[in-house]
Amino acid sequence: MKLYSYFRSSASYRVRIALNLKNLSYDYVPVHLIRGGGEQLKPEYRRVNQDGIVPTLVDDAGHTIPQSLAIIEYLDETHPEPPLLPGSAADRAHVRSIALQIACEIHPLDNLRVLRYLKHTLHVDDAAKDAWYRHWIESGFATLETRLASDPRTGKLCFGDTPTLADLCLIPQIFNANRFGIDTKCYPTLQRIHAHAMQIDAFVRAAPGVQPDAE
Ligand SMILES: N[C@@H](CCC(=O)N[C@@H](CS)C(=O)NCC(=O)O)C(=O)O
Repeated sequence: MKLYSYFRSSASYRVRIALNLKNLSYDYVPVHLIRGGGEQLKPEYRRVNQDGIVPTLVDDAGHTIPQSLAIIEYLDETHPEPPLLPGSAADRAHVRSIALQIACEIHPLDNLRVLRYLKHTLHVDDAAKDAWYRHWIESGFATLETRLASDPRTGKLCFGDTPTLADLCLIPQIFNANRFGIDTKCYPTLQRIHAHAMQIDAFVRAAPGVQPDAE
């Protein structure tokens, strides 16, 4: 399998964790999101992913799959152990809804192309752009903290004590928050889950700092 990835891309980070948990080896194909205006926008990569975003998985059978959550569910269906979604429909909906709260309500608002549009098209200054970035993480994390702190299904991780799709989305989003100096002390449940996840080898090996293209 081939994974088109960028070390700091949190959507790629989600997939790297899934591949590691399932013990699947893959070739890492780096796509530099900044250099030369962004390799993701070049025709060579657009042939693989028309949206010009990472990650993209190309599996051994030649299937090309964009979108991290679609990739993770595909891997979960084709390599069921260990499962990344719980056994009951209600619990699966719960885990997916946490994942989507991060992947749809927080992450896209702070995507590179959105930040570039704010800066270069709307001419928002750096302070306002940073405030925008923090706002969507902080407001999203506040909701998530309340939700996870009050749900009896929350364990050492988002759902019980074993990794699920929800943790695969949360941990990379916390990495982004830390990178931008957002104080995660206000979200003790998220912080506790992060500390536990970072003791799990699959999460450690997926971290941005240890990828082949890390800078
Ligand atoms: N919904 C997509 C989001 C992918 C995405 O936003 N990728 C970012 C990096 S985390 C990207 O490639 N950005 C490039 C750009 O904005 O130009 C997924 O889950 O795969």
